[in-house]
This record gives sequence, structure tokens and C-alpha cells, in this order.
Amino acid sequence: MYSEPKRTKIKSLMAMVSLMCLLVFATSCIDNNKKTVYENAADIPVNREMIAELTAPPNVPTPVGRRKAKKLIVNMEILEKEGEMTDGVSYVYWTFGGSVPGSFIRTRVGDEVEFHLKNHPDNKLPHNIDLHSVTGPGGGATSSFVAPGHEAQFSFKVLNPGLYVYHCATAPVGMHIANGMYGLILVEPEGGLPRVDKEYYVMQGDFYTKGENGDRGLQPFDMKKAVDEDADYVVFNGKVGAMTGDNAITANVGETVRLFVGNGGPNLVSSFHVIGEIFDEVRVEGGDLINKNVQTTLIPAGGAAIVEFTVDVPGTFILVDHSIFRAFNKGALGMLKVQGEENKTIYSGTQEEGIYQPEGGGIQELPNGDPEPVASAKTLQEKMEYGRATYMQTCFACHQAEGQGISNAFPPLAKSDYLNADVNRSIDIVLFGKTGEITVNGQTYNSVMTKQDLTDEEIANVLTFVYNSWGNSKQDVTPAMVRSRRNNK
Ligand code: HEC
Ligand SMILES: [Cu+2]
Repeated sequence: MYSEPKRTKIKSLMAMVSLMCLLVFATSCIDNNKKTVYENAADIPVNREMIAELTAPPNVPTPVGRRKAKKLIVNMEILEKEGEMTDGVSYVYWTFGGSVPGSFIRTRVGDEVEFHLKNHPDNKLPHNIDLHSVTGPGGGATSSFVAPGHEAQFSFKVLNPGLYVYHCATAPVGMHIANGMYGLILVEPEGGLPRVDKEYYVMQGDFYTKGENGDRGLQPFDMKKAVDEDADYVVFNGKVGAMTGDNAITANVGETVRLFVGNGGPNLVSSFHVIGEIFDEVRVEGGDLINKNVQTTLIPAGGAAIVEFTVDVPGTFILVDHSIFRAFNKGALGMLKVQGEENKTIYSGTQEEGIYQPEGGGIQELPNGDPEPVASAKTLQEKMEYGRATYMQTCFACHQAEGQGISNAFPPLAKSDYLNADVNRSIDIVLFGKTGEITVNGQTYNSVMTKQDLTDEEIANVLTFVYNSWGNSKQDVTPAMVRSRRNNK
């Protein structure tokens, strides 16, 4: 009667004993390995010195691999310098190492970082650095405050693995961050992160300018807009187009891509997404937690994430902040270009319905209010310049930087027989939109271009730019021509 439960008891006892044996065996295995495992990263000894390799985005330094912990010397120079926010718009950036985001720093657990922060003599302001990977007051800020023409030095032991943000923390802190003073420091675990084929550095930031998005000239920082969190630009790697066209990051079919993604803020949280990809793995918030099969990952201001995915099919994959107006209207858009063999099983690439056009409503229906009176372009050169700016803001997301279009989705404007055949038809397309099948350079497209909310002069300039670029017919389009087409309908 009791035999059944008894047997079960004996069984479980045996199971327990064998489990214990296994545990003992496993521990002795580790012991036999004679590898000292430090329970406390602070105890990891360093031997020898090494100058840290620093890189500007989208590049990252060489992986740490199996190297031992070292005294790692970081030489970081702060430079205040004018740069381009987008075509025709410049901005005075404050930078760690000359780039926004600042130089990427790559360390491993146990490293002892000797940080040299140099403030260039031509700079106007004092700065400092707060690294989120530092255990200590202010993350280093209190020890690194440095006036122009001076250098500050401090050191710290790298204790926790992960991907960390660093930033300037000099008052007014928000303003220093808003001007581009942030970057990433990676702390690899002992033995390094698993090997991948491609690694890139991407960091989002929001910018606040006196003028509105696209207003030309040198734009000063706007404190009121920054306080109101009313960003004019939201960008990857410091400017509109830092990761598009020729600046796109690249990979080959079959490769694994790892993106170190940070968000400098100062204000906005990023809904980071790659159109047409699924993240196989995300190291959530840059820490140890690995989430799998993720579509969009949240990257807080002052936070980071490591995302990884294998690219299976060729094409252009668009990196966005999926708060989507930021992507298509404020600049938070980058590109990963993948080359290699198509795989029709994974993606047919031929079906005509269902083209994903998130930019459809975004750019066109933006309520602009009354159009601002803009300076009129007089010369062809001016028309080209203004037209190019409109192109890069309005048309480029679909027709691409060199007018090459995207196969099966957006027809090319470069050497377009369709464009060159009839100027009035082109004006009508921009004015009123276009649907239905068309053939451009022998390829058929059957899609939708919504009407573009632009003034007559803007349309004249952008079309003049298109006609005078990329091997087209050099047609000059005037505002009067656009006006007469507009009134025609
Ligand atoms: C949202 C994506 C999108 C945007 C933005 C866009 N287009 Fe288009 N464009 C298209 C699509 C799609 C077609 C093809 C429509 C069809 O299949 O009927 C097209 C067709 C055209 C054509 C005729 C075909 C050719 O290749 O010559 C011209 C000219 C053109 N667009 C110019 C522009 C200009 C100039 C702008 C910016 C002011 C612009 N487009 C903005 C998607 C876009
Ligand atoms: Cu600063």
C-alpha cells in the first residue's frame, strides 16, 4: 500500500544525491581550471598601460577580446565648433573629441581609466564630464571641471559591464547636453562580448534652434524651446543625414550587425526601430538583461541599448525613432545598406500591394500655417541651393539622396525619362500628387505620391534642382509656370 509513495521518495532522494554529485563535480572543474575569478571587479589587478583608441561615429574601437585589464589612458579634447545641422543650416556644436556624439570609448571590467580632459584654448566655456560608468560623486564631473586652455585629470576603476552614456554636467547642464556634449563608453565583460561581423555607433539627440526646422543660416540655441521640450531637430549622430545616402552604414547578407545605440537627449526618449528588421537580441538599457525578438526598443534620455540582428536579405533598412514625425520631419532617420543575394523565401520583393509608406501623410500634410515669406532665389545657383534644401527635407526620404529611388517602391528622378519628357506633368505631380501605374526608365511603378505642401517658389526651386542634377534635361522651372499649373486645375 505504501510502496508507491515510498518508491517515489527514494527516487527523489537519488535524484538529489546525483544532483549534488554533479554540483561537486562542476565546482571541482572550475577549481581545476586555476582561473582566478574575482568576485569584486575592484580587485582585478591591472598590468601595463595602454592609450585608448577613440573613434567618431558611426565607428567603434577594436573589441577588447581576451585582453587583460589595463591602465587605460583616455585623452579627450573638448572642441566648440561650427558644423552643419542640415543643408543651409549651421550650428555651433560643443563636442567631446570633435564629433557629436563624442568619441566612443571602449573598456573592459577591471580597467583603471586615467582620464585626461582637455579644454581647447579657443573654446569659450568651462566644461566637465560625467560618465555613467563611473562609481563616484558626479560620475567624474566634480573632478574634471576644466576651463579653456586647461586640462583636468582623474581616474576610475571600471566595475560594471554595460553600455553607458557620458555627458557634460556643467551648468546650465541642459544647454551643454543640447549642444552635443554626450557620447558612449562601453564596458565589456571579461573575455569580451560575443564576436559579430559589423559594429556601429548610433546616438540620438534633440536640438533647439531660434529659427524653425529648415530656417537657413547659423542658428543659435533656443533655451525657451529646450525648456518646453519643443525640438526643431531630432537626429542620429549630430545632424540630419549623418547616416543616410553615402553616409549609410553597411553590411552584407548573412552578417550579424551590432548597434551600440545611445540617447543623449537632452529631453526626448527614443523609440528605436529599424524598418524591415527584427532585433534578434537587445541588451535592454545597455545592461545584462537580454530580450529577444524585439521590434522597437525604448532608449531613455541618458541611456543606451545594444541591439543585434542578422541581415538576411539585401536592401536599404531605415533606422528611425518610431515617434515617426521625428523621423520624417525632424531628421531622426538613418540607413543601413545591405548587399548580397536575394532570398525570395524570406522576402519576395515582387508583390505590388502593401508598400510601407510611413512618410506618406507626415511630410505632406504638416500644417505649416501661413507660409513664411522667404527670400526669392534670383540666380540659377540660388535656385539650385534652395531647391536642394527642399529636396533633402521633402523628397529625399522616398527618391533618395542621389535621385536613384528605391527599386519597386519609389521611381528614380536621376536620368528619369518620365521626368524629362514633360515638365508640366512633373509640376502637376508635385502639386497634386500621383497614383496609378507609371513607367520610368523601363520599370513600372504602381504606387502613391501624395501632394506636396509647398509654395510655388519652393516647387519651382526643387524641380529646377532635380532637372539640373543627375544627368537630367537642365529645364529651368519658374514660379510662374507652377502658378499657372496650380490655377489650371
Ligand atoms: C512619400 C514618398 C514620396 C515623396 C516624399 C516624394 N515622392 Fe515623388 N513619387 C513617389 C512615388 C511613389 C511616385 C510614383 C507614383 C505612382 O506610382 O503613380 C513618385 C513619382 C514622382 C515623379 C514622376 C516619376 C519620376 O520618377 O520621374 C516625380 C517627378 C516626382 N515624384 C518628384 C518628386 C519631388 C520633386 C518630390 C519632393 C518635392 C517628391 N517627388 C516627393 C513618392 C514620393
Ligand atoms: Cu560642457
